[in-house]
This record gives sequence, structure tokens and C-alpha cells, in this order.
Amino acid sequence: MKQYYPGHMEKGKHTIRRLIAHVDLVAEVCDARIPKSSRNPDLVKWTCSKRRVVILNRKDLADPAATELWLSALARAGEEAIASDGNSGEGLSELERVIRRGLRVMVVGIPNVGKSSIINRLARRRKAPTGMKVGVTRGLQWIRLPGGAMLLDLPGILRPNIGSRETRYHLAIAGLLPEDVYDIEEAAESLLAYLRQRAPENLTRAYGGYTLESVGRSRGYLLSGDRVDLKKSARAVMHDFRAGKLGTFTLEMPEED
Ligand SMILES: Nc1nc2c(ncn2[C@@H]2O[C@H](COP(=O)(O)OP(=O)(O)OP(=O)(O)O)[C@@H](O)[C@H]2O)c(=O)[nH]1
Ligand SMILES: [Mg+2]
Repeated sequence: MKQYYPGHMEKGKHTIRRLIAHVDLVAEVCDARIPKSSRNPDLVKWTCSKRRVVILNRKDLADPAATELWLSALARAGEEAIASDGNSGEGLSELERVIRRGLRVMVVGIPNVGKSSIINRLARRRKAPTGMKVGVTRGLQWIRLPGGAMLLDLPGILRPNIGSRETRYHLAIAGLLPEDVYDIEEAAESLLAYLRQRAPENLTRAYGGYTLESVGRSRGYLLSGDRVDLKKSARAVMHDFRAGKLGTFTLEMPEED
């Protein structure tokens, strides 16, 4: 499997080390559905000299009860944390209260977690480019908020060595990996297995069954010889999950203490 270096770790590390002295606050954005896998421990290490706020973004797609558990687990671990929806802006007022006073804020996170979307909501304008694709933000850009604070938008930074198979699947399912670095059929199978356990009725309602085969048949994704187009079916499941059409789920829970 191909190695994956979005935003280039070395360059990102250099940029953050160079700019960290010039900011007052670090907002670390992650995905509320996978708060473990969507954090890059190196980002924490490089920014730990500053006040930090962890943002559990895409809360609209996560299980609300699980998000509450994560917020209290992070608080117990001494981390300031909020949950947000970067599209609607819900949950960001707490962050606005913190950054109102003309602060300089560095927004960090792995690719495609919603950093630029959050910045646009806070700026009340679409100043930073966004998109449902990994690696939209290329260079760095300072964005001024109405209250005078400055926000720094950076490209997402993911570790080249992502970790376990499970982490890779979780990132893939959440849409945080480019499609050419994982096997979409395998990732979709693991998602179907998870959903079958958690919410089987959601699967039968959507596809009339629990397998890629049933997804393809229900959608009419057929190849010659009445075979199901498994790749197309896998894409459909992933797409439906990411759009929240199969329900709201948090794939990773905080460790019990
Ligand atoms: N459902 C949902 N979608 C979101 C949320 N926040 C952002 N998005 C979507 O996620 C996609 C990625 O958002 P970006 O803001 O471009 O993400 P980024 O972290 O800046 O990505 P890079 O610049 O590639 O690192 C966009 O399609 C956004 O509309 C959210 O809270 N909920
Ligand atoms: Mg961006």
C-alpha cells in the first residue's frame, strides 16, 4: 500500500515550529466520529507550548451521547475541548468567546477535518478554500476576523505512518484519506460489518441487506453476466455513511479510566 504524505510532514513541522512563537492559541481540529484516529500526536507535540483548544468537528455526523463522553474525557485529561459543525457554525460560539480579544490563532489538524470551513464560519465569509477532498489548503493564509483576531489556515498534516489497520479503515470511512491509499472494498466491508452490529435495520432499510452485494443489487450497479460492481457499491456505502444517511455514529470511544 502506498505511503501517504499530505502537506508533507517535514515541511509542516518546519512551518509550525517557525510560527508557533507568533500565535497565542492553537485550535486543533479533529473528527468527532473518530477522535483518536483523526488526531496527529506530532501536532500536539509541536504546539504544546501554547494554550490549546481541541475541536471535535462534524458533530452533526457523530453520536451526540458519545460526543458528550469525549468532551468530558478530554476535560478530565486536562484538555480544553468543544464540539462543532463547521458547515452550520453550531458550537463555534464557545471558541469565539475565547478568541474575541484580538488573538492570533493557529488552526491545525489532519487533512479534510474541516479547518478551513471553521475559519470561514468564524470570519463570516468564505475566505479560505474548502472541499470534500483531502489536501484542499495548500499554502498558509492569515485570515482576519470581524473582531480583529487573526486566524492562520494551514494544510492538514497526517503522519506518514498512519498506524494500525483499524486506524486506516476509520480514516478511510470518515473520508480523511485519499482513495488511492486504501482498498475501498475492504474499507466498505469493515463499515458494513460495524453497521450490521450497531444498526442492522439502517442497512436493511437502505439496501435490503448487509453486504456489498445487496448494496449493488438494490442500486442496480451491475456488470456483464449479472455480477455486482463491488467497487461502485463500496463507494456508495462510503458516500452514504459520510453524508449521514446511514445514521450518526462515533466509531471510537474514549478509554475507560
Ligand atoms: N457534515 C459536516 N461536514 C463538514 C463539517 N465541517 C466541514 N465539513 C465539510 O468537510 C469538507 C472539508 O472541509 P475543509 O474545511 O476544506 O477541510 P480542511 O481541514 O480545511 O481540509 P484540507 O485543507 O484539505 O486540510 C468540506 O466539504 C466541508 O463542507 C461539519 O462539521 N460537518
Ligand atoms: Mg483547508
